[in-house]
Amino acid sequence: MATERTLIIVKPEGVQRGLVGEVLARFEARGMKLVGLKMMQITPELASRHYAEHQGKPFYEGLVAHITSSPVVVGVLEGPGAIAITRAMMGSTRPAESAPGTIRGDYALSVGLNIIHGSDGGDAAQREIALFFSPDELVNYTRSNERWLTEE
Ligand code: D4T
Repeated sequence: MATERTLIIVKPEGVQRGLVGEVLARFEARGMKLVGLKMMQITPELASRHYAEHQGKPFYEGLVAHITSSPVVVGVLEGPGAIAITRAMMGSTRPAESAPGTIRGDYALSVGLNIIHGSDGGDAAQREIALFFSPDELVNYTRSNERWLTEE
């Protein structure tokens, strides 16, 4: 499985509810490597670029208003198949379909308050990582336990 990088955002409700540690701990425990992490307040301009694909949808205005309403934590996770694994760990967008054991299935009841964003494909990951992180904010390093976590 190819090594990938993906962007996650612990959304305002995740920060406000004190779930940043819980969310990051899940990815760390899974074996994913954090290669970028910061807390920030998303501006309306950045939100409109991040959510460009949703422009014109009925929930768009609320989406931008919400993501800019309070600080978020953004991170870049690296690992084999990181994009699909992160999406699986997040759980379904629709609350009733978010399986228990997933982040949304364990912590969220509403689609607009679903705790976490994760890139939904390779193109999105590249675009979103570049949107939120400058190259010098991402780090390359080897963990001492790497050989017990990944096969290549
Ligand atoms: P993100 O993009 O945040 O990882 O979420 P998903 O990939 O799981 O879901 P999405 O792109 O369809 O929706 C983006 C974002 O909009 C919110 N949303 C979505 C909403 O508030 N109302 C809605 O009806 C939908 C479909 C939740 C996630």
